Amino acid sequence: MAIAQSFSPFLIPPENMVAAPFSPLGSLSVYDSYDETPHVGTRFPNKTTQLSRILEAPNSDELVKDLATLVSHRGVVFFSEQDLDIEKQKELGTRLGELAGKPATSKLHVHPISEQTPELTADVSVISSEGGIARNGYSKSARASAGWHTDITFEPVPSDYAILKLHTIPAVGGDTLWASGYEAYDKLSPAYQKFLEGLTALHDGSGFRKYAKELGTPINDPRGSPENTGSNLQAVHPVIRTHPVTGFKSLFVNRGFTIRIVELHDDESAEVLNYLFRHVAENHDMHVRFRWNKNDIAIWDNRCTFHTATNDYQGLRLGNRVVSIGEKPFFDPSSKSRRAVLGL
Ligand SMILES: O=C(O)CCC(=O)C(=O)O
Ligand SMILES: [Fe+2]
Repeated sequence: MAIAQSFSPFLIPPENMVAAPFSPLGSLSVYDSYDETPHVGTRFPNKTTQLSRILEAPNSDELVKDLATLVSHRGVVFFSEQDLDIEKQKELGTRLGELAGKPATSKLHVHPISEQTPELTADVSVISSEGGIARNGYSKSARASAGWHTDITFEPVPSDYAILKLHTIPAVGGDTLWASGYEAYDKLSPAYQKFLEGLTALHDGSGFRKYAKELGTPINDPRGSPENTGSNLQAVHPVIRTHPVTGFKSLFVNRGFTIRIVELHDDESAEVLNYLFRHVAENHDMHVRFRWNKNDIAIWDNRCTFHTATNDYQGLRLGNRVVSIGEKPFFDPSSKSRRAVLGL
């Protein structure tokens, strides 16, 4: 049973994960906020809206649960000039998914090649202009769009939420872009949507395996779930997944990690994936671009978005990221698209 489950994308959601009704702000409506674009991104612009206070509020479970719902609906949510420290950032990362009803075995992700450091633990990724993901995918000879990805989809149980706080930013540049996986699905023709709904894709993190070998460091294991073990760093997921919180369908292949559509021939797979990666990168009506201020925080949902940093700046850009583990991706054939539910 366990083995069959680990290979089937057509799973039902964990029992306690019930699609939330459409009310993206809920108890958070007491704070000023606005949508950055129609399809993706909501911002809380006031620095008086502090996540640290939300975590301590008497109704904090309600507020954090509503924040999870909001992030799942809007893809990414921005908070200005936050005083949240790394311990509280980890607490928020843990509570978001827990309050949304994820499996009890899902914890914060431990990156395959993050190192245990005295001041930060293995479940925090340091995002640094000195190298790695923030500078990833860019060179003079490559398009900037090469950097579009969804975090850690090579894990059998990938991420639900991610929280990034940048404490050091360049004077200009280093913006981050997100794209909506819901809108990526909705923009396809019904025939293309149907074609993709039957398919699964192989996600591969072997770049990290290579990197670990070069550095002579082991691959961390396990990585936030008892199912995220070993040094293989590969997983098969449905190409279209149903989001357990919103119930919406989302495109779930990304340029960073998806290497193969399992059911197609090699050439067919390469062409379809290339089309889908361009679909995400070139439709700027499904993008939001965020210009950081010092200590701003972005919280995104890795089940229904893609993102990319922009490597256009000089100087230091540093921050800490917490990625939490969600549930095994599934496709529910009776689920609906975001546009169908919202009447768009
Ligand atoms: O540096 C950024 O803006 C984003 C880096 C990234 O991909 C991540 O934190 O997951
Ligand atoms: Fe990322």
